[in-house]
Amino acid sequence: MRSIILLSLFFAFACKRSDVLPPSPVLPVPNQHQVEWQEKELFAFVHFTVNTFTGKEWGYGDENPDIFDPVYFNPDQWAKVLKDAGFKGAILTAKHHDGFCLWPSQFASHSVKNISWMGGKGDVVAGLKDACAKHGLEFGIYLSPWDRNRADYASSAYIEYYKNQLNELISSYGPIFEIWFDGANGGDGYYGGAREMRKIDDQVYYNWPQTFKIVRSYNPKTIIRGDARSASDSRWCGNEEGYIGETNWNMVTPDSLIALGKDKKRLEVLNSGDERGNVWMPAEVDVSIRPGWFYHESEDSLVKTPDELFDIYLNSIGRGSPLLLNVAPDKRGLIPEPDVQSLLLWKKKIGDAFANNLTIGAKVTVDSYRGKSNQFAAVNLTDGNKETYWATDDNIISSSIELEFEKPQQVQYVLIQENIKLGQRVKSFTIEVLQNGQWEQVANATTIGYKRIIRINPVETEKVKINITGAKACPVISNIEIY
Ligand code: FUL
Repeated sequence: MRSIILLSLFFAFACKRSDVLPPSPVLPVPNQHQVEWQEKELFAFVHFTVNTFTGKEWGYGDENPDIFDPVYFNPDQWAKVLKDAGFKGAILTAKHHDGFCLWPSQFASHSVKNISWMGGKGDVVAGLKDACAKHGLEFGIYLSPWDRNRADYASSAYIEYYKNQLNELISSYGPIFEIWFDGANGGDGYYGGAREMRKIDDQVYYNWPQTFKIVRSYNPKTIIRGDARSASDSRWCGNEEGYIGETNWNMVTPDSLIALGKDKKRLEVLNSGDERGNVWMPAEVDVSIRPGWFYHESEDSLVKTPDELFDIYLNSIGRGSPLLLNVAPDKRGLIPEPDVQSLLLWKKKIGDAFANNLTIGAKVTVDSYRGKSNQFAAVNLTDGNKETYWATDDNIISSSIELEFEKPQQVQYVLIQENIKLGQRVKSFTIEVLQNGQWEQVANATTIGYKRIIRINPVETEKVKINITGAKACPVISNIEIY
């Protein structure tokens, strides 16, 4: 009898525990495509056009297209290098501001089809798309809205042309994982010989919501990196130097950005996001491996070193934003050797730094967990399963996670991930390590988001403690790694 009572008590208890509801999402939350994109972390930008041959960064639009002559053009080499260096996709400048089209567009004469290179049969877009497919990379497109070549730029005829090109590219070279609508717009240019200054109101002229519809009609999964005022899927990070804010919210409020106009506060908001933002729009960190976006021989000695790239990695992916690192094929049509070297050594550096995850086999304890349900217990933090997570009760924000190793270990990096499907929550946290029996604070940081990697001065310790000190709602943490 006694055992029956005990058994039913046990079942009642077990049932109650599994009845605990997960935390409600904190809005806004990402859509599934944004989550998958953010999880891929590393993409390559590929800037290549007539500028590669003129030494310019912004072609004026009057370039003789015949200068485009990459005799050893080999997109297979580009894709192989990128794959070997850990990239998940590549975005090509199908057309930059100079207006030269790297594919044989039926709507343009200023394109690869009318030059001597490959007898007018060359197609850079197809070349890279096929090479990406071969090497298991996704393919994306940059199509400059600004066109300094076209006589009709700034009139409605150009918008027609631009949309035709967009349709043509997506239908012929899709599926596209990401499309890049650049913010650089209007200014002086060749414009079919007019050689003048043309200014447009980009918000009105391009009618972004309508342009975005074209992209979505082909593939709702395509990530639109566009103007943050126009409900894109991803925003510019506010600089081209390779860092996102130490505080990095994935949300913004497009209306507040419109209100800011050209105020420099806009760049700060793009860089840090907005804790109270009403749209999920993660930043993407775009930066070049060289000072310029295009290849210039004079910059051969200025390729970023593996160490510099590693800092960029920590300041982008390590702050929860995908990194879009630019490589620039040279005049031969190959990614230059110094760049290849640097990329591969960088990949190795990342691999070495994050080789031995000390949380595997470590004892993990928390001061509380949601409804005392196993579904939200500490073990979920280190189980290597991104779908499981630790969470606290709704009224508990301040909370601690302690990790204990079997023996003292050298610690330099602490990696933490929120389950962003339930919204970004954590506003502040600290990290402590046990030193001579005393807890010593080694980091005091703000947001976590999809991923946060904190680098500390290497220290030997057997225990690490993470204290969540501020959050929008109960913390929901899916993963902790220590290296
Ligand atoms: C900028 C452009 O003006 C640069 O040339 C480059 O393409 C960069 C990625 O975006 O706005």
